[in-house]
Order: sequence, then C-alpha cells, then structure tokens
Amino acid sequence: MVFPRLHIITDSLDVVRAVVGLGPVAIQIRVKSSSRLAYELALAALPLCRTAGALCLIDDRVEVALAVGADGVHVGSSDLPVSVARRLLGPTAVVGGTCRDLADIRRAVADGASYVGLGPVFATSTKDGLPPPMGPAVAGAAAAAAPEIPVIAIGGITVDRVPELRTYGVAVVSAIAADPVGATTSFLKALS
Ligand code: TZP
Ligand code: MG
Repeated sequence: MVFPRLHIITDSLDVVRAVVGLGPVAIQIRVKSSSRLAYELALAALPLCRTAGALCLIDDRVEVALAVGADGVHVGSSDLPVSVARRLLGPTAVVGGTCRDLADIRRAVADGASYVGLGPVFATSTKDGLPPPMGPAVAGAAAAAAPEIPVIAIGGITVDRVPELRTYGVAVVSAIAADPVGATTSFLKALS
C-alpha cells in the first residue's frame, strides 16, 4: 500500500464510514477523553478501514492500537516516545511522531518513525497550547530536508492551502467536519 497523503483525524464512526471508500486515506482515531472510548471507536472503525483498504492509526494511545490490532499510532510529546511505540508495536507497524521542526524530524527518523506530523503549519483552534504556526515555507523546507520520511503537514489545513504546501501529505480535523464526503473528495483531488 502506498502511504496515504491524506490523514483524516476523527472521533466519529460516521465520518470513518463516510470517507474510507473515497480513496487512499489514513484514518487517525483521536479520542481525548478516555482509552475506553478510544478503544470502542477503534474496534468499530478497524473493520471499516480494513474492508476499504484504509490505514487505521490511533492517536496517542499505544495500548489501544495493540488492543485492537490497528495499523499503528501517532504519538506526540506527552505520549510514549516513538522508540517505545516502535518497540511495543513491532517493525511493521506504522509509527508517526509529532514534530515542530527539522531537528524533531531527525530525532523521529532516528527513533524509528514511519512518518512525521509537522505543525502547526497554520493557525488552528482545534487544539490548545500549540506553538505559533510555522507557515508553509518553513514546513516545505523541513520536508525537503528530510526526504527519507513522509512529512504530513497539520494545523489549519484547508483544501485551498494544499497547493502551497510542499509536504508529502496533510492531516485534517476541522476541514472535513461540515461535509466529510465532499471535503475528502476535494482533498484527494488536490493531493493527487
Ligand atoms: N496537532 C497540531 S495542529 C492539530 C493537532 C492535533 C489540530 C489540527 O486540526 P485542524 O482542525 O485541521 O486545524
Ligand atoms: Mg496526539
């Protein structure tokens, strides 16, 4: 499977159901409230992803990825380190790490990441406590300096902004909320 350029981050089974068949996507299950709820959603989402050939990743929670047999995880600075997620999940799992700059990307590569999420590229209200946005030029330069790993831009990404991004792909939350099918279709076209 070619690593997907569009990562859809969601806490909704309806969104998973709506978008998995539309093209090559990674679904990232992001449930902040509890491992139990994340587990239940992941358990329901995984067969939908498998049937459609979509990648199923779990945000933050390595134990949930292990419990349901997901394809992998995406870990940030408050989660288990990339190296530990890699050790726990094994060599074939997808392990993504949040990065803020090129030095982070270099560390993530050394620690065994399969891909990195780089951001915030643009301002976003989806997540609190983020550093200032780096902008598409800085993100593109970091991605160009680390061609060995897919760099997925995150933070305030909209379809209109895809052409100015020079990263391997994008991860989105709010941009697909109002119209998951229409927005996903547009993102897939913009990224192809
Ligand atoms: N990490 C950095 S920005 C972000 C996360 C989880 C949220 C991105 O959400 P949106 O709505 O696509 O800006
Ligand atoms: Mg996270």
